Amino acid sequence: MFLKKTAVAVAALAAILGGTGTAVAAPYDWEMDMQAAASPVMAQIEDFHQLLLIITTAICIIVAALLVWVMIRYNQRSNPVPSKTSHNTLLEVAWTGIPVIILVLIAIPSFRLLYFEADIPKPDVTFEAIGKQWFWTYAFPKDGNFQFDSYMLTAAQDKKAGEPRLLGVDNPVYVPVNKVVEVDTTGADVIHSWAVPAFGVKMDAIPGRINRTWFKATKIGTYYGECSELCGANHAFMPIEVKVVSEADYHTWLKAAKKKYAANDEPDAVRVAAK
Ligand SMILES: [Cu+2]
Repeated sequence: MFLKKTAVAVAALAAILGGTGTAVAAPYDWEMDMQAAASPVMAQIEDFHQLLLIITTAICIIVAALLVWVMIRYNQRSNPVPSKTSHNTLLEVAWTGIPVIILVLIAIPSFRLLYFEADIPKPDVTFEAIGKQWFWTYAFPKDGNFQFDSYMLTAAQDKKAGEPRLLGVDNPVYVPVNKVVEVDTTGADVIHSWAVPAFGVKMDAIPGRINRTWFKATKIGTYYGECSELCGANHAFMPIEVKVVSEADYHTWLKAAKKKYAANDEPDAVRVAAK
């Protein structure tokens, strides 16, 4: 059973990492680590994570070794007459100074990464992700000025469409590959959060304000995410599906989408009630 599950996980991982052109960034069985990076921001988050792993592992090993040494060398049997020393200036300076140096070493790449995420390059494409209880509305105010709703598929529809359960949507959002995409998020009712792990994006969608973030998808394929701010009863059922396509395919989609969603001018409440 375990072996079979491992084999499935390895196959899923191979499908994600493999250069087949259709990267699918979705959770898989026995997933242990973060989803493979598909944007410069996520690649840097992964690098930073590796750095932290090295530092925390080293600290764990050093502290454990010290404990073992103290237990063996200074137990009552091997050290019957304990030292009365209560101060050691060099030691005290060291155990204050070394953690400070470690924290500064972590802070430098951390701030660099924060600024890299926050400083949005000049976008090639901009869309709005509007969180609603409980679906997403996407608007393309610059590329054609249209908007559409994106609802989760039912489990049966997922199966039929070959989508991962609870992650497929009826109307995915399309973006071109290797282009800077700016995402402007807002909430129409309560706070939601637009998050796609493979892009390293998680931005709160707050009513009354617009939060901006960005990504540059580096691989063509389908990417999944979920609302990541508890927003009510159906919070778990408002997934995000992003199709990263070639520039030509993006323009083909834009043309079709403009026509398909042209009638979306009625008030939202009407459409919600009709579903
Ligand atoms: Cu939510």
